[in-house]
Amino acid sequence: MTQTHPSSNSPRLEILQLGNPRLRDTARAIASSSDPALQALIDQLLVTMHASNGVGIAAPQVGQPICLVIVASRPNPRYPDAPEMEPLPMLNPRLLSHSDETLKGWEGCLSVPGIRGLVPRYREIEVEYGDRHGNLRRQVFTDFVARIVQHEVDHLKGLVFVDRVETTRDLITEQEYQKLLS
Ligand code: K3U
Ligand code: ZN
Repeated sequence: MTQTHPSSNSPRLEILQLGNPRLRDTARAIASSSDPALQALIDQLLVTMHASNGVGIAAPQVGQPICLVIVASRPNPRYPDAPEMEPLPMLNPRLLSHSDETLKGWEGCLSVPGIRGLVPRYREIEVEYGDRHGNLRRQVFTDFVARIVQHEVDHLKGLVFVDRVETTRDLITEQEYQKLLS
């Protein structure tokens, strides 16, 4: 059988929705990247993210309170210049530094369906993280990719984008968001 993705044999997981108290827990650090259960979870997160059309996902969103996120930017109507990247699993991501400059941009969340928010984020960040094999990496991210990373790292602290808007007037429905794009 032709597979659309190397990990498409893994099951799609249920995504916790806003209001579920487990979405508000603080995630714990990952001790070992060689744990087969961790590798299986990474594959399941990839399947779940792709099936949900997301550009990122964090383990706490599927009820796994560990410091694991995936970032997978691609160009889209709101961010047409966003880079297309191979999905990047990040273990124990840690913000090392950030620009003074912040930018407001529209975000959505698989845990908050039907709502978009205008969220201020640092334009540039430097992050230390482990790749899926446990190799320590340091990388600078900018613009939309930096936004996704900050959104996903927030999930590890039990934070959701609705906590980050400057005013609740910066929250809109998906239907109103679609009007902004046309
Ligand atoms: O907002 C979404 C989107 C999808 C494709 C292109 C552009 C935006 C879907 S929600 C999404 O992908 C979240 C994933 C989450 F919730 F699991 F973390 C990531 C995200 C989207 C937009 C800005 C920042 C983060
Ligand atoms: Zn989210």
